[in-house]
Amino acid sequence: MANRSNMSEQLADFAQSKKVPDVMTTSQGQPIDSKTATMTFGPKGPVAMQDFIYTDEIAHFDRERIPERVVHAKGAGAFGYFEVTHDISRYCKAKVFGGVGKRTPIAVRFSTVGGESGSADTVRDPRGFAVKFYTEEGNWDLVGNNTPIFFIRDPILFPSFIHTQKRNPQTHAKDVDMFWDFISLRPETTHQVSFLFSDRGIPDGYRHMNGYGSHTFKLVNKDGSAVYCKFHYKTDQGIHNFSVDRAAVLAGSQPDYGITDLFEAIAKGDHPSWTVYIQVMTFTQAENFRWNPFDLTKVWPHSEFPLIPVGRMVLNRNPANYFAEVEQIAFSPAHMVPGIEPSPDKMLQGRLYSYSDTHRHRLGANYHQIPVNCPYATRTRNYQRDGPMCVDGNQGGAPNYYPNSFCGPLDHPSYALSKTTYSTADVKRYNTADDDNFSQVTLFWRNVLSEDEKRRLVRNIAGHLKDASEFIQQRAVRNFTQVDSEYGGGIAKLLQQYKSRVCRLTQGRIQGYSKIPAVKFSCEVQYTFVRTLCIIIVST
Ligand code: HDE
Repeated sequence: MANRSNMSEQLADFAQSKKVPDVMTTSQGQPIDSKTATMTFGPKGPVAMQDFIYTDEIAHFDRERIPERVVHAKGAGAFGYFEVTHDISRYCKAKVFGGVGKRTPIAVRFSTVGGESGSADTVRDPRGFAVKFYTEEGNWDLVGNNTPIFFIRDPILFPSFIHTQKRNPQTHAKDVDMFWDFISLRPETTHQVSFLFSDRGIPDGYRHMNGYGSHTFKLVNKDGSAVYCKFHYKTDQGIHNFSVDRAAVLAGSQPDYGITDLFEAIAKGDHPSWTVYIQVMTFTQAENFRWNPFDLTKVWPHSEFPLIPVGRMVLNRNPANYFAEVEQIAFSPAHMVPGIEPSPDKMLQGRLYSYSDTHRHRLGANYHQIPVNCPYATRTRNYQRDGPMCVDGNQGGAPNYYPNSFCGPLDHPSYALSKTTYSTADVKRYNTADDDNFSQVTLFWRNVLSEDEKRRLVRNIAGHLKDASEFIQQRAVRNFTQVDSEYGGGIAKLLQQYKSRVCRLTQGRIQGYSKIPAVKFSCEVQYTFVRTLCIIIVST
């Protein structure tokens, strides 16, 4: 039918490919005589306990939902390949980079962070950018975001930070005070908050944004020499972002915009791609660098650490089943392969534990046996056995203890991690709150943003911050002022204007608008109208 998207035709396509329906069965494969009537004592019931067709169906239905991801719950997935275009073997021995032209299958999941699994795609939020490389040395996951930096630099703050993005425990509503209270009390968030409230805070779908491994990693070559490294994916589709107003309309009318846009592009053969780069820093440079190179709130300037091209990532297959391949996919920064190692970055170290832990809770101890998580380009051979949902043959008759004399799999010293320069130090809690929180944000404000972008950034922050308590607003403004007095001053001025306008409006000047026939408009149109009105009022 004309004007129907590929997504809308999915069921028709299935029917077309099937032609003749199969015989319906229970979960045990027994044929079913009727799926439209329970077995009852007489036409009015009650239902017979012997109706296995009913209990089989309901018991499974009762268990359909698994816990959603505590963060990054709403997402879109796709599959494709990574192709090496430039040789980086002088830095890294990982086979995934082994030779120009080499292709490795990949799975990708893009996501928003704070919202639930049913939330809108066009919200202001970082976007998750997680890639699983199915290499012959095991799976390598690069679990990044669309930003090269993050809000905090110590992982112990992460649960609190996330709570401030979620719902107030009493009201179950999002709470502006929670968000800005935390943000203003932890000034290291200023860099990422400035990125988040800039134009790039609301990307147009998932195809038009860059991705970043964000952390500093370590690359090791075949001689055992190591360098520090950062990973970048630059979109070949170009960066496109949504205006605040367009995003708000789409959040109401097309909440699945990001999922749909990606699916449709791939379905019609318009395969999105990204060019992959690394930045490299030697150990000596790291020791002398003017910023802590392992601080996730900071970037490595491209002028000093230029982007080195590595390859290309292409997405050319949609999931055959969302739950099986996207909801159940399990990424972890701890899934590394020989040649790619963690750096001392505290945030990375904090993540190495968390992901597999959440997978064991969300998917079970044998989550690695779920096909999309299986390291299918190699084989899993070890001494782990049993556990819930063990479905892969449980390694047959091989010995389940080590060492053994019966040809069980062997470990090998050649896979030891490379030597690190950081060997001894006092073990204690080092408070990083007063590390340099502002100097890179000042560079961002002064050297990266145009005058228009600055204006929009200030307006976006003030438009959100205006609903927080006044003492929190003042603390936040003090932080932005430390970046640049023009930045903090601009926000303060808008907040003041909001305050005086709201006072006047609440004193009755909006009475004339009470004649608006609100019931005739959808909430979304009403919202856009009131918002536009506020912007006009504030900018006059
Ligand atoms: Fe995550 N994060 N995170 N995160 N994260 C999760 O793992 C966590 C952080 C990121 O599409 C969870 O499987 C901690 C930075 C992505 O499946 C959880 C810390 C970056 C995804 C978790 C961070 C990310 C997650 C929830 C601070 C970018 C979605 C479900 C120490 C560099 C992956 C899950 C997907 C998901 C923990 C910070 C990216 C709870 C403890 C920084 C893209 O384990």
